[in-house]
Amino acid sequence: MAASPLLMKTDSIADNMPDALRERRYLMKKCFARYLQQGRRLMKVHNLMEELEKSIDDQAERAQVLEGPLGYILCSTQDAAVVPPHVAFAVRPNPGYWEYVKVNANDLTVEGINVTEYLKLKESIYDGAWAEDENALELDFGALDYSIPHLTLSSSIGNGMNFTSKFLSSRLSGDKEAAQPLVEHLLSLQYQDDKLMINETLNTPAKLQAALGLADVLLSSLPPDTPYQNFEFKEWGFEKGWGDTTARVRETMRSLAEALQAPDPANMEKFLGRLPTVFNIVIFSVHGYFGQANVLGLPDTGGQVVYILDQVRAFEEELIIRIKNQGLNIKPQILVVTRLIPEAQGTKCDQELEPIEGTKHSNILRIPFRTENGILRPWVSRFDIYPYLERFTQDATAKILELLEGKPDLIIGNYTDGNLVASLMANKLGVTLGTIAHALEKTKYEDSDVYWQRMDPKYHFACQFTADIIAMNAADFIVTSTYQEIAGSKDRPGQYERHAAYTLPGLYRVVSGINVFDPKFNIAPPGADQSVYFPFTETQRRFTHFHPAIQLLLYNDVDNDEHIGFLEDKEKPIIFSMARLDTVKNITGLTEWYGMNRRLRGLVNLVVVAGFFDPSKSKDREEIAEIRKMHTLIEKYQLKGQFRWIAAQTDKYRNGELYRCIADTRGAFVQPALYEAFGLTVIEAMNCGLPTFATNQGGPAEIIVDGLSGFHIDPHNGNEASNKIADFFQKCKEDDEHWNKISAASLQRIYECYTWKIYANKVLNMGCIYNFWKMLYKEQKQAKQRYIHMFYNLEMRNLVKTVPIPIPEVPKPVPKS
Ligand code: UDP
Ligand code: LCN
Repeated sequence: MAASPLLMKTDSIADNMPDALRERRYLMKKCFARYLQQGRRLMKVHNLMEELEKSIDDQAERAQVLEGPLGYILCSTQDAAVVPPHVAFAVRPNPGYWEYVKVNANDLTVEGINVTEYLKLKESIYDGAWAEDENALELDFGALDYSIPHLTLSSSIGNGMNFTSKFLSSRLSGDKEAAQPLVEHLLSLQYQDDKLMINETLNTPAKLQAALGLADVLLSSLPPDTPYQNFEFKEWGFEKGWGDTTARVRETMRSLAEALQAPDPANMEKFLGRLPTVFNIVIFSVHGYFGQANVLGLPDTGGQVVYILDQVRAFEEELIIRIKNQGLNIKPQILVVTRLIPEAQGTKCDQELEPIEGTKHSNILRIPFRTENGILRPWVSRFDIYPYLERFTQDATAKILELLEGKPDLIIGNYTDGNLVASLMANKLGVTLGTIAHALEKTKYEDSDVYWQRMDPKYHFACQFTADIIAMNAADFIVTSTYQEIAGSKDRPGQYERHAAYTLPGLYRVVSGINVFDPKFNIAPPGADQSVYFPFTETQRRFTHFHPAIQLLLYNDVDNDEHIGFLEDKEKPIIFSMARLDTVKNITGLTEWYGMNRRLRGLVNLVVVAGFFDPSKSKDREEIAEIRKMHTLIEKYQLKGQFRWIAAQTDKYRNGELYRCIADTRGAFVQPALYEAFGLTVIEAMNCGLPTFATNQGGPAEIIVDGLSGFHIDPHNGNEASNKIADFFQKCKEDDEHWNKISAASLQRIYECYTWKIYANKVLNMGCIYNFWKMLYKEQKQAKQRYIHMFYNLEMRNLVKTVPIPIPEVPKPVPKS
């Protein structure tokens, strides 16, 4: 375990390391000699610790070193570049904070180095000539952000809106003129050609404040529920948008008057959130099969689709309430824009416009991918999607402008491809841009940056990482589901944090990619549709008509297209998992843990919903490999009789009931992913009151409080994980209440933190606040946009040319008889 940083004389690693090394000089020389033994290489913390332990024979001494400052420095190291005679360390003492030092292994001298020097040393392991090229492309997005205020505390990361409101209030306070930007912002508000809130009559803070005073006097004489139309003050300079009744108009005006008099952050956030800024939203989710039925579980189609459809319903509901409260008669429109796939495999993905269920005014708009050979017909993997995106953006933009009869007020991107398209369109139209990653691929695959060349033919990571860094920098705000997504945890850097500095040797070096202290980052976790995922105890609401089908799905003894394997002892509780059959989801891992743990096999059955059984039915490379592995494991561990493998399920209502049926067996849900960005299945299961064991790698570590509202498992330690599950079921056998306690606590956790209502309110407020923020920092935004534009043109456009476009199959001539 790392020692307390209090042992150190200053916070700087470069200051502390020399003393720490000197104290154990003999041992450290031995240890550094070991580091150097294999020549140039990149070492991770476990490699460093292993060598350190091997260098110290005496156990007591080893413990002392590990608990001292040296142990602390090594434990906080993310990676170390060994370039004899030096070892350079990238140390991360706290989330978001990095320091780089170089140690000479011969004399143990320590030198603090900057990020460029560190990355160059790292590159020299993979591509020495390029590392030495003085003119290698180096990206420094931070250079354009120096005048924008940033957070400083690790604990505040992801709380950008709060910080922004504080900063806005201090920026707008002082003399009357300081509030002029707020007046300008109000003047800019309009819907189509109708001005909202104020007109040019009130073009200074002084005039506005005086008018607000007069209006308040007049309003106070009217009954609070008088509709707004009765007292329009157009000639005074006030337009529509203040409220639907006297009471609400007065409240909004008071809130502004207070902001003009002495701005405070809470009032600022409330006031900006009330402004009629957002009516029409465009949401991009380009890849995969984006549909409302028969698509879930298909390759590349998972939680992102669920998230967006639920998000749209929550947005529309919230917008309708807000617009009514603003006293306006406007229909909000939300368009989810995705790819039209002519070969739609029985889904509606070949349909251009599809209304979204559960909404009044929201639609899915599908635009085909066009190439020189015409429209691309088959599905393409998200890894191969880049050559089509620019043209797709142009086609989509034209269609969106036509359907909305103007520009949207907010554009939201999803995942790399959607974010890139969203950033291109937002830049072109000058609209506020929010991005959502769901998952950043660079973090999923270890060292995928330095090995990009090796992985590129399969994954096209050069395109993906380039698109990601462009979109992150173009975004006005970034929505994340958890803190860890941004800045990770004490020991593990966040997904965004891993984009702060990295290198793609031979291509470009990013010395400042994204800063996790940027106030654009905001945490807004999603929920699960509570009309589908509700507690198993709510018997009146349960979808009992599915019970016969679910009974067969789980328990009949035949193998067919929908399931293979059977459960001999039908009385045992079931541990259940459901995910796409991706490597990272680790369904094969769970199957293997179960296979290897006799105790667990004695206590419970295992049921998994994942992918297909026949590899020839899949076009996805990873899925095919996982299918094969599953079959091998079933044979190897003789799982028949205790294990059921069910193919991907597409009916969310039946799935909701399936979770509840598993709860009826007093079973548990297990999410064993090697890494999970958020994990919607985790909150779906918890919403149904099903005790949940989920990976400690990623979002679930934050969703679940270990031991209280569920359990964390380490996907890299299957033995420990399967024993933890077995211990739980053992305990449940001895104490019937244990299961109920965990089930109740999971529900409580959900209701407190993970609902769509909380989400929609927060994200729409972001739309309002960052719209103003963007205007306030107009010059900086423009400069950054020029930099991004150049990078897009010179780099991204070339990279997409390396991704092959499938050649359309030409129908074979019919042989003459
Ligand atoms: N899902 C499904 N059928 C399947 C597999 C998954 O309906 O065969 C759903 C699951 O209920 C959840 C989503 O797909 O709503 C998966 O989301 P999650 O965040 O767990 O993972 P992702 O697939 O997005 O990585
Ligand atoms: C993508 C993922 O990989 C999941 O972890 C998320 O839950 C899902 O998107 C929705 O954000």
